[in-house]
Amino acid sequence: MASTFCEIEFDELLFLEKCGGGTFGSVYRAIWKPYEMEVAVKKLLVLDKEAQVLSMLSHRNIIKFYGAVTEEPNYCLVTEYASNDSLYAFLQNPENKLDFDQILRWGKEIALGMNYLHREAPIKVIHRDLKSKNVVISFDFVSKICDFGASKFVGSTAKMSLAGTFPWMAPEVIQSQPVSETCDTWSYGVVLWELLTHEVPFNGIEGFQVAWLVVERGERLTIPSSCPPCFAKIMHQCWELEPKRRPSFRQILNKLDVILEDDSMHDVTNTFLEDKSLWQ
Ligand code: 7Z0
Repeated sequence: MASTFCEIEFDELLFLEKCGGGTFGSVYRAIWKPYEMEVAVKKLLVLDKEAQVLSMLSHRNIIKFYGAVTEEPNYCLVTEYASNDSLYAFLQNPENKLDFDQILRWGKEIALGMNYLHREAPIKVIHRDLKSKNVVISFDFVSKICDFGASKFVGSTAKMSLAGTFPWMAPEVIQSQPVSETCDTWSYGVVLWELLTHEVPFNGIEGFQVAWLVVERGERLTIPSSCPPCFAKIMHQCWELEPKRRPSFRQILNKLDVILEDDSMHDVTNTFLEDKSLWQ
């Protein structure tokens, strides 16, 4: 098959620091010199054929692919660089406050990107590792899903620790059982919980302990009792044990639109967010 993506020469890239201080695996901020463009570059040990297919994906809410370096042993994937860091890092900074509008905007954008990957893209992509660390924020505060091809690139030069992602993983993913699209729905519910609470999921609990709590004890993240019921309901539905009972992203988008159209929800949600000291 002819190459569908732009072949980039290794020498065209000027490597700068690691993204997120290394929390993003082997992804670097870099300059694509001929275009004087800031880019993100992921170094790989092997370049899978999957790259041909993934290079065709294009949506406002998934990271934009520019091309690949195919000179062994310097395999790299080059994408747009989102200058406002990951959603996880954004939420870590207590100075960053989110209001109803921003939560719904990012909530919808992430669901739109996931709906594209599941339903609209030329190939169906199940992410399997959706989490706030894999959502990056562009210079103009648009959220973009990253690493959706990562499960297909086993040869990344830095394996992310599995334990670190348990808080976002559906029980069937934790147990390495066959998965369907709705394993991403579960993870989305956790991201929505992060947007609403500004908290780290299962904070302070060791990874394998989290896995045990979720799988063996059927535990779920605590939703503050004062959380608006319409949001609480979506999260509960995302965390159904039976994958088929979890909503698709199209259904989630419809639910978010209903919330958006309800004028009273604006104030109800902002009051909930402002009163965090009461439910924390
Ligand atoms: C904190 O990290 C970041 C960051 C990371 N802050 N701002 C950022 N902006 C961009 C990135 C990135 C990235 C990236 C990526 F998400 C990358 F450099 C290469 C690949 C991917 N994702 S992928 O492996 O799923 C992918 C493969 C192909 Br082929 C096409 C698109 C995406």
